Amino acid sequence: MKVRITVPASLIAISLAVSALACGSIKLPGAPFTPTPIPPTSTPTPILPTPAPACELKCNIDTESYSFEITCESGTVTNEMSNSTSVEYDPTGQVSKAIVTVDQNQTYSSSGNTYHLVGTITAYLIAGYAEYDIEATGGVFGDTPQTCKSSAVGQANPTLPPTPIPVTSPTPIPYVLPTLGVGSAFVSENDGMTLVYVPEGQFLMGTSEEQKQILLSHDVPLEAIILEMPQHTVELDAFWIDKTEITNAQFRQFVNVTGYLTDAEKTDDRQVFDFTTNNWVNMSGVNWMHPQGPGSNLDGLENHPVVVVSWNDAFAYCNWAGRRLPTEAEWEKAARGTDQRDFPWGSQGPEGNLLNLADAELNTGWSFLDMDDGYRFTAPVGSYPDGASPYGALDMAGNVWEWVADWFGSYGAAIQTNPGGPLTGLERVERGGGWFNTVGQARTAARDKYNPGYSDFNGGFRCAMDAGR
Ligand SMILES: [Ca+2]
Ligand SMILES: [Ca+2]
Repeated sequence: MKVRITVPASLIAISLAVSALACGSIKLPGAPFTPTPIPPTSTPTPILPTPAPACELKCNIDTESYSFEITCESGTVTNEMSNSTSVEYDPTGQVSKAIVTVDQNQTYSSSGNTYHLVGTITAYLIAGYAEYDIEATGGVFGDTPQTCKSSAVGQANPTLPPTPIPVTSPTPIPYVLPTLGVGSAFVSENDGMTLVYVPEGQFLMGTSEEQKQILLSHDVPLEAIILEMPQHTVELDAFWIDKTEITNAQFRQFVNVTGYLTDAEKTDDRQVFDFTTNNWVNMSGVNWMHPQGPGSNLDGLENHPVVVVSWNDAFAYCNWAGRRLPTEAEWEKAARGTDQRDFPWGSQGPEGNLLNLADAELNTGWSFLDMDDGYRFTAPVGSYPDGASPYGALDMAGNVWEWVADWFGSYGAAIQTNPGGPLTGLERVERGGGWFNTVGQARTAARDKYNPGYSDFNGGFRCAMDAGR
């Protein structure tokens, strides 16, 4: 921008002299002197960061007046008369304010007169804008200085838009409702159990005629297979099921909090298997804390499944934990998914990395001696991740049998929706086989049944709950 400052004609004589001195290139009539500019005392102008405008002070004369002409542009400040500059920056590094002060005194003599010129420019530069406050003074030394002032506010360089001060606002964190599906899981606050999600939908429950023939060829007893037939369609709502069997540590917490007494402690009429004689024997003092008799304990078995727990005991625990026993249909779907697989991991035969059953470690007459799963009795829950079900449930085959909610009953052929078993009965269902059993009992469709007060060292449980709670 330019600012033109006009001086009255009465000052022409002075202004001519001043202008000639200032410009250094105008020969004034009758002016006998050679101007001797005083060497500038200013220091070199510091270079301001772009887009700081440059301001330049010039002089112009005509027959009527003289003027100071100030031109400011964006770019570096090149005014040679500057002797001080200060620059302030905003937090982003942009120039927020620059103050350029030009103050030059020139004194010279002509015809006995002494002339004094003072030029001052102060420019306030705010980002891309420039705010000019200009003062130029000319006068005769000893006289009252003639002062012209001008001020302007504007954009230093019209081609440069003002730099907006960026406003940083927090990036909004979108809240997305979780979508539940296969692989979803959560941890119960009551007992620390991880639960896995089983989506709603149909599956085929039980054993088909074709599967029956295959099982018979693998020496699975017909009387066991019959219990699993007919295969039928079941429609289930979504539900959660414990990822593992309930552990000794979890059951101990339940007992400590509630003072609960298990059926075995109340009746003291359990049996254990004597591996020396290969017979079941009655024994006093068998309970969940001493699963193989008074001489046994739970040292080092905190993360093993609790055993010697009846259906009643399992029901009480799940109720305390804010959950419930899974229905038999829920248990089977959680174990085998929707493709009728024989085992949780698929339909291939058992391997030592897939489940804990009667193997070479147990070394009984019915053990699968070609397999070593690493444990003679129970294994810590979740020891066989390769044997996980389609929904991530572990040990659905082997380790310990698991109580389910239903009374035992025969299957029907009709489609069923959220079946809960017979309304009454004498025996409750157990599923999945245990460390004491063969592979035939570890199948996803296999069933067994006992009275609700029965318990032994081969049986435990896990809990479930409705989805959406
Ligand atoms: Ca084993
Ligand atoms: Ca199991």
